[in-house]
Amino acid sequence: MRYGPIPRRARMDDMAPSSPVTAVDEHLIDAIRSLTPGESTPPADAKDLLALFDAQAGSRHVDFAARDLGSRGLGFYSIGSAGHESNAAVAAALQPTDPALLHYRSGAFYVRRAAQLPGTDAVSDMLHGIVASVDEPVSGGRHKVIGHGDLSIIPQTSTIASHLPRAVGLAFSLGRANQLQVSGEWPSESVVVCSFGDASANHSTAVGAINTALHTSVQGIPLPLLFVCEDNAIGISVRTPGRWIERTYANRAGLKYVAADGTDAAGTLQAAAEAAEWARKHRAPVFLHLRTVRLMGHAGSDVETAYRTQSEIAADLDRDPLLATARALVASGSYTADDVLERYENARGEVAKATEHVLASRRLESAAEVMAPIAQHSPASIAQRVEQVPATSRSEPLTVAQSINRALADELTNDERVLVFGEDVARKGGVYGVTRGLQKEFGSRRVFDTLLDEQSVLGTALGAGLAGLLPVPEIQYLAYLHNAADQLRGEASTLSFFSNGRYRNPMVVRIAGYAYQKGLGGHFHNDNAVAALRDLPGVVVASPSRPDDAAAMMHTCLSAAAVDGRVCVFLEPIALYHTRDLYEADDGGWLAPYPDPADRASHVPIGSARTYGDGDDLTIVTFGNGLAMSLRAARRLEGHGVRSRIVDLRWLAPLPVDDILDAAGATGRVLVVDETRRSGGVSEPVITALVDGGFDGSIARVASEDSFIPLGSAAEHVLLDEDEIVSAALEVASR
Ligand SMILES: Cc1ncc(C[n+]2csc(CCOP(=O)(O)OP(=O)(O)O)c2C)c(N)n1
Ligand SMILES: [Mg+2]
Repeated sequence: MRYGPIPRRARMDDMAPSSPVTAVDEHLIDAIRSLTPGESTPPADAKDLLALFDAQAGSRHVDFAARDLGSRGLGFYSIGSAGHESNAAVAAALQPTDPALLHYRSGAFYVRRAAQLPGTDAVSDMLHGIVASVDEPVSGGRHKVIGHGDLSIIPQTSTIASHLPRAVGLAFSLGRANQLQVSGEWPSESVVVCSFGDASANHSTAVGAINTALHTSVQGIPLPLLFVCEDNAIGISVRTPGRWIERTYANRAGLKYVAADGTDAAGTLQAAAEAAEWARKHRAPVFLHLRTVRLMGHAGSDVETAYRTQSEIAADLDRDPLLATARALVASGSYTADDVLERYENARGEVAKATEHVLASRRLESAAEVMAPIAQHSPASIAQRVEQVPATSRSEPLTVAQSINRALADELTNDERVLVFGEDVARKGGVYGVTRGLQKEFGSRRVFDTLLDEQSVLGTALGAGLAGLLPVPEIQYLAYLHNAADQLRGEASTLSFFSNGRYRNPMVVRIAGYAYQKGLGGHFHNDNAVAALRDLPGVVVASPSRPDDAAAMMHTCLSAAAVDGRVCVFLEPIALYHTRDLYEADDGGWLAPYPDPADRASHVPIGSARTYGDGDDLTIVTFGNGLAMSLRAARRLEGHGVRSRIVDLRWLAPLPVDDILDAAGATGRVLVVDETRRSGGVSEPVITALVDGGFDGSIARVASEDSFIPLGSAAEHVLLDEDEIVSAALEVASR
């Protein structure tokens, strides 16, 4: 095919003449047409350049189509890749099996990688994403992501940099799984690639993740990770200071730095290949600084002229990476400008054809269909796996801390995939000794200290789960979860949703929490804020109170992680870790023998409560420290002639709703005893469950104040205590 004047307006008749799409499209066509052939030696293999150009053109036309679909109300996502298509060179430098966690401008990377796997149709995939069709290959219409199970692209949404801790964790875990001879999804020589923008590079998550990679790598631990910073010198409307990325990352200890400019196609191919090869060979982190431009603004809704001058915007058109590749192709002498234009127009035609097909595809049709991948639950298989965990022989009564320690030891023995890690967990055995002795027994590959960064602790778990391991990370105190909560909220809990179950990150996150440290430590060691954990669809929140439940529930959680890929949070009550007595000194009332997992009767299914007593006057619903306080209060209530039964929730998510309703119905009067805050605490959903379940008896609650916990005896003023429980119970019982 040969081109005469191109009827551009006709092609883009739905776009205003001055629309960003038209400007980019026309400039590129004009510039390619005026390229003059060279007879020089090809600057790179012409075949590689051609593959690069085809990927870039496919991605570019998908971006055009996204704008068009958006303007017609048929597409729902318009952040594009235009100007960043040089990232196709990164895909070309890697194997299609190298796990990739990508920036949202990675359309060309995606098309280039898909070209390495026959049978994939990258253009249709991306269009399916834009229109939220169920045929989108990884999210199934739940989000516009860049991802594909067969292409080892783990889908990301758009919380900038939040994927970097996982990428570091995955690079670490590939090596660790290899050392432990645990086989996973990816070949042992894989390199992980993660990309992000220049503004994103400033996010504490990115800074922390890069720091963790270096901190790990300088210790000689394998960490084959390619960081790609796609530097278009701007983040939405805010400019990045001149040479900031280079000045920040070109000279970091332990970080190999490679620079490339997307306006030099051959140079970019070469730099990407060098960077990828280095990471693969040295099993160490590399930083590829890829200079790009951003064409057509930040997203479809962005009016770029509000913060950039027309001449700045126009100048970027000359730096279009498609033009750069076209220039190299024509300079090679193997292709003419018309050849290149023909390929560009073919891509347009392909996208147009695919768009029609995609528009006819199905969308998600019900809440059940949307939610199907959120919480896989196989209770029978979970119970079966628990039964297989061998119990070591000691049978003396244990504390909560000892019981968790023993459960972890048995899990480490039972399943070679289990890893235990966190701040101070290994040599010291944790602040409270819960993991004491485990490193000695199972070695430093299975039980290890992390650096001091909760985002990295959770990122390691996120990557480990993907690599086929079963991580048990520890967060030292509940208060310290909160600065890393996005790793649970935005990453762990969403992965199966955004990948339609294709990827999962099984884990059991142990968190020492709750108050009642007798005034010690103040707020940060007495945190009782659980709301941020309870509203995560699919995340299991275990809250064991007694030693026997703690062990059994640890086995349940690890089994749910192993069998169903569940994300479990295991909230451990610090004040009860070493408690031995319940009613009086030396009664040993808070000790319990270790439950043998092989005994089916000891299994604690997810969402099942435990009830103490069978009094008919009052039902107390509680958990955590509240259980010990309520058991003591119940004894005092007997002195007043009030006979109660106490429900220990054991699971804060999902709540044991049936058990709550059964126990409430048995007495007709309920007191919820909630050691967490009155607002956003646990009593709110318990009472809601009673109301929703049709309970029509009396309901009351006692809870801690909406306060932070102060130091010393002042803590007692804001925390719920036994006297309050007794008086509230007497009041409810008298109704
Ligand atoms: C944690 C977070 N904060 C804010 C945003 C909103 N946001 C989306 S993209 C963006 C700018 C990112 O710029 P850069 O990293 O340079 O990538 P570019 O879009 O330029 O490729 C911002 C602030 C976000 N997605 N995530
Ligand atoms: Mg940017």
